[in-house]
Amino acid sequence: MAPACGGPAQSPINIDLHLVQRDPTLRPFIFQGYDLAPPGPWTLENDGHTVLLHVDTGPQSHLEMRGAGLPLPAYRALQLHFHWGRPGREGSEHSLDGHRHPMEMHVVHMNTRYQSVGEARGHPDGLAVLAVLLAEQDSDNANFSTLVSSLKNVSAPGLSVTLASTFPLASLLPGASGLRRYYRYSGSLTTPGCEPAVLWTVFQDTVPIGRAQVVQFQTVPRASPLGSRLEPLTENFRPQQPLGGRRVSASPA
Ligand code: SG4
Ligand code: ZN
Repeated sequence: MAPACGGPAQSPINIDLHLVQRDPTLRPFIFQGYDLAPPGPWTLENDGHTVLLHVDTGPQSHLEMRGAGLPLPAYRALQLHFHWGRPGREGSEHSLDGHRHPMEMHVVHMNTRYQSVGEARGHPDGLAVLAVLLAEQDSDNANFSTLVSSLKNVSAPGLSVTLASTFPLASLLPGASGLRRYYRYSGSLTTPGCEPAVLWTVFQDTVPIGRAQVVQFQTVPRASPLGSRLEPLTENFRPQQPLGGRRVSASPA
């Protein structure tokens, strides 16, 4: 295990809503390009540990966010990926007052002052990840259907496919812009090397996902030793880490 994984400022955490501190500087997010379907193409990848949607396809389709108490100048969306459990179990990484959900989506952004993810991983403000808790419902969420219908095409670790179409990233985020309450803390990547390079945003509001859609994620094959049978990828979340002396802030609205 990478040494940083045993160090301070690790993620994920439980957020105790009685201990969060309201911070009036946590203004709304300013999202640029998230309301449109960018040119793409986007690729979906099974990396053996999660399913990633690569959304950074060049200057024509840069998605950038700023505001929200984030350092200047801006953060660019690179990829989104998911964490989930085994059938019938919770699989989110973060929790609010101990309440976990079946899945969690992470939209990984890089500070545009850095040249590469590798460089960004070496700075406490290098990355900003939006964490969206996904709550199960009976019916499918149509906003996930392009992505979920491509899961069958990443049926082995290492496989990538091009999505048939792109879609507005905002369709996977909670609420109307400006009306989202969120929690903010400084933490780490939740996979090795666990670099303490992430400004985490956890939205208070969940986004719904269909029960059958969750099952589609739970049947994606995991990384396995060469020659052995493919097993379903489940429980790809990291256990929660101590808060230590850190503060979790809450946006005013
Ligand atoms: C997953 O393992 C992704 O494959 C990684 O993405 C990602 O690392 C890692 O999770 C940690 O991300 O939001 N859960 S997390 O803390 O985004 C990065 C890639 O390696 C740096 C592309
Ligand atoms: Zn993640």
